[in-house]
Amino acid sequence: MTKRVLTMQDISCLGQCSLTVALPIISACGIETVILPSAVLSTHTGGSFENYTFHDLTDDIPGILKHWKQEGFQFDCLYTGYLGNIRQINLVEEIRKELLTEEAPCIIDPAMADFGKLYTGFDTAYVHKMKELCGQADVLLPNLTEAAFLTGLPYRTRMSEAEVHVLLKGLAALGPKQIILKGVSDTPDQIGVAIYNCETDRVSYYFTRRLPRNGYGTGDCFASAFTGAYMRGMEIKEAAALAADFVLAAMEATAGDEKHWYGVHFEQALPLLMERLVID
Ligand code: PXL
Repeated sequence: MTKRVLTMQDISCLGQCSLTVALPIISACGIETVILPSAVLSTHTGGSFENYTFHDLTDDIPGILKHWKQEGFQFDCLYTGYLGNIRQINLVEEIRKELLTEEAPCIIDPAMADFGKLYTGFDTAYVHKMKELCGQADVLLPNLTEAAFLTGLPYRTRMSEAEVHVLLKGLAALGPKQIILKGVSDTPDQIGVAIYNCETDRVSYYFTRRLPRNGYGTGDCFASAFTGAYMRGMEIKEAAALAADFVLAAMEATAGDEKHWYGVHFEQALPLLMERLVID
């Protein structure tokens, strides 16, 4: 039976991140994708975008949840990304308790920081609340910056295996079951993910070639492809490796297109994703 995923994050109308990538990518994996928009922005808040519009949708969400409950809908997975404020993190709690099937995994991308800095609009109170949500994750998907904010450990772009292990243990103390730490690297030509089982304390790695440019929206492409592959029944390590290969292919498709600095051409990598999932 087709699985139904609920994903809660913003709509950055232009910018190739959050819902505008989650919806097509998870759908391409053959998974029904229900969206709960946290806010509508004219663009994302990164890079040289300035004066973007931001329409907060928090007040609409309780009515949407009430309607779904009345209609008797439940979801096989919850995947959260960029959330506009602390009230929305509280609403995630309501969704977890009342709208998920018993086995439904919660995939939490803290989506609040990158390149050593919090995104515009977030503060330490938000980070504090996000720590609570991360503790509820079946799979937590932080990048290195988010991991540093969530643990209070220093942000480093190059780390030894021992340092990565310390960071993973710090994240595990928040309470998630499994962690995929993104952006791990100890050599200039490779970048990858560390996959950590908090119960067994086992770490495994998957690396790909590192391209010279950092792509905006690649974290959301990774999380979306991971969610789709995981819900198609792939093991966590296999789904993480496929998501990493998908992001590399999307970045390769974008290389040299300087006008497309704000996102990646993930559309061109969708065939790779679908072939590896063998959707007939
Ligand atoms: O997860 C990336 C993202 C999502 N949504 C908004 C953002 C960003 C990154 O900057 O600004 C609004």
